[in-house]
Amino acid sequence: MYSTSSMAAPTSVVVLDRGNNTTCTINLHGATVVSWRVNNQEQLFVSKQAVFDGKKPIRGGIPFVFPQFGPWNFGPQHGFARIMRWHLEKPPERLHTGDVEAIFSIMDNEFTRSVWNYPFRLSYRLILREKELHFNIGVYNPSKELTFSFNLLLHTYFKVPDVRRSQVTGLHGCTFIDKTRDGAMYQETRDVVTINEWTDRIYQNTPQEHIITNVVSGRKMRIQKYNFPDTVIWNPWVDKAREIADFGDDEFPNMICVEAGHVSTPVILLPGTAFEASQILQVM
Ligand code: TA6
Repeated sequence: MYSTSSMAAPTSVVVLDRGNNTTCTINLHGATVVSWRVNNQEQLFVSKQAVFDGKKPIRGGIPFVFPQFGPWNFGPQHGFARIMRWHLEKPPERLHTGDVEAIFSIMDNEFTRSVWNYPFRLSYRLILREKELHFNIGVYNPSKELTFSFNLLLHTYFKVPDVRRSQVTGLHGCTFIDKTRDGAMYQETRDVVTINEWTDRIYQNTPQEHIITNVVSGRKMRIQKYNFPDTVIWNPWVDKAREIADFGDDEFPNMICVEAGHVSTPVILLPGTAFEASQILQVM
């Protein structure tokens, strides 16, 4: 049902096994989902150049972005959660439905407080279903007097045979920040978004559902998100791919990042309160 094995020290991984070659592998470094296989078909992209040294973020899978999305004056880009070693709060357990569930968590420590001086608790529950992967996130502010604000995003790298043949629905009419055009704002006029160049866009107040066509085996991927008002679309394309050391020059056609997040505006968490968000990925 699950195992923990050690790859290159000091990271270790947790495998959820639902049977029928349906598995989910989580690296405790960043609680990064590094594999999701449905009937033995890998759904996620991980770069062949990815580094598993327990220091660098893992290039691919589903890095966990918290408490900052993007560049950060106080700490690492995309925050510290994706480079922390997470705790396996609840080892994988088979539910009565046959699904497999595990819970991962982090809380503030000396390192996090040195860059972001707030107490926090973060829990990350994954449920592996037959053709779905569910993500439930809770961020808790245990302070009695401090309010803090944060971004939260699942930086999902989907594996595709050829990104030029994939489409993303559910963005028509949305405003977006275009990081390839100096962060200027535009409105999406296309019914479906396609990728034919360097793409790095933060779509705002997007619908709860997106469909990506032509993922693995020509199937579709449905993304449902709750309390994640934004959707980031990213593909580095040729030039940026060359600039990224842990990304192969020839890998950009085989991935598309469609990232559910709360990034345009921060979440503001009052003392003693919690924030919850969730995502469901479904192979159609
Ligand atoms: O989510 C898109 C993005 O913000 C891009 O701007 C690009 O920087 C990407 O994340 C990867 O960032 P990373 O820090 O993992 O290299």
